[in-house]
Amino acid sequence: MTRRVSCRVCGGKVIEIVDFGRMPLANAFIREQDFAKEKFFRLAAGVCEKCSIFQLLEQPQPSAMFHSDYPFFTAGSERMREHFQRLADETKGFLTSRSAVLEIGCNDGTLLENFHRAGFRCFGVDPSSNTLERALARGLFGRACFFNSKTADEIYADQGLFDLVLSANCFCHIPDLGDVLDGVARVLSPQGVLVTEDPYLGEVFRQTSYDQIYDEHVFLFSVTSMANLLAVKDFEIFDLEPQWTHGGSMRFYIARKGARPVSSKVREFLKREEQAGFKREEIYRAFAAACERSRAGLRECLEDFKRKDKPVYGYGATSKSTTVLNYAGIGPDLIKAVFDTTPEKQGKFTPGTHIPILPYAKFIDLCPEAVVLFAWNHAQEILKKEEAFRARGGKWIFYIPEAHVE
Ligand code: DWN
Ligand code: ZN
Repeated sequence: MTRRVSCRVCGGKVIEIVDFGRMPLANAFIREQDFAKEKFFRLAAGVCEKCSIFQLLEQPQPSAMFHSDYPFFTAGSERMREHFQRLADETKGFLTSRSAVLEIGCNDGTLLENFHRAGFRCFGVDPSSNTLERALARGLFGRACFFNSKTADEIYADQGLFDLVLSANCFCHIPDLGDVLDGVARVLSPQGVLVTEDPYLGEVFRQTSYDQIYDEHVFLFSVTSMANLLAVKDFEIFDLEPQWTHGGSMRFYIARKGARPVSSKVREFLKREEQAGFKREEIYRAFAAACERSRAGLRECLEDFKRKDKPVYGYGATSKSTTVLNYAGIGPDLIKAVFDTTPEKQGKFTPGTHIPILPYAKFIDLCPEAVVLFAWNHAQEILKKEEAFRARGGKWIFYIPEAHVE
């Protein structure tokens, strides 16, 4: 793997901003017998001085990350299921009764099923055959493949044009977005709309949520960088809407250039980002310093618990936690185990740091005193569900934006 210094989007120079060091694949939860075979890469990210897109310097091969054993399923969060129902309600206005809907990166079909139930023809694409199987089990049509200009041609030949193309938490995973946009241009009807939502760089900076940086997230978008990226392929953002999901995301409503009136909100956001310094290096350097403070604070906090002989556990074996644990050098000496509801993760160990992952039921059985909330983006749902934990004196440890105990 070579270290990339030219921008994947425009070929401009990428200035290195953060280097989190040796890192395993975020979702490569591992069995004990495979520890010796674990693969690592170097997790570093930077910003393009020409188009301002924030990107990884190196990304492992997509086929190593997205495969038939992908362990993340969207349906695992009730609030996310509600969010996607709302997304469907808010975008149905772009459709007529004859419209078809395509989702790129449909995972288990949680979002697309809402359109299917409303009677629209739906097609889902996902490179992980195990997640796609769950979508098919909901009665959806789909294909297990990477979406690109070639597979788009095949999907068009088979399915025709789509009035709505969706991509939720997927665009930020795709290294060759230019080719994907070529694919979208082939399957999208002339007035059709592309709706994407991904973690928003502005929120990552505001909250120092550096754990959004991991192998799968090759890009973190600002409005500025998204607009630049789309312009190359004659698309434009005609509206946008911040979302609470994944710690703060941005939904982009995109169409062919000139096809739809552009909301003043787009201009306002671009101006706001310009004023905040998204085209200058300082804001990125300030983020790098904040990451360093945040990791030191979390280590200190966990060492303090250890000194007092109080065992700490984790809640949610998230992709994001792989960055935090490896960057901060946190292993089973500081966190005894992580609880997670996903059967595919249970009985395995966290990538790189080898903390055991236990079934959620153990959270109840073991009555832990202190728990790091790695699934912090689901805090509202989890804190409500786990009111009894706090009521009996349990402490939540948060690390966003900096370590604190509540
Ligand atoms: O971008 C991505 C997003 C959409 O999902 C992917 N690259 C991978 C994945 O990222 P993540 O693993 O950081 O996502 P979550 O949604 O923060 O993962 C939550 C984890 O916590 C899951 O393993 C399920 C688990 N969980 C739990 O044990 N109890 C979740 C909830 C809501 C719970 O109550
Ligand atoms: Zn660039």
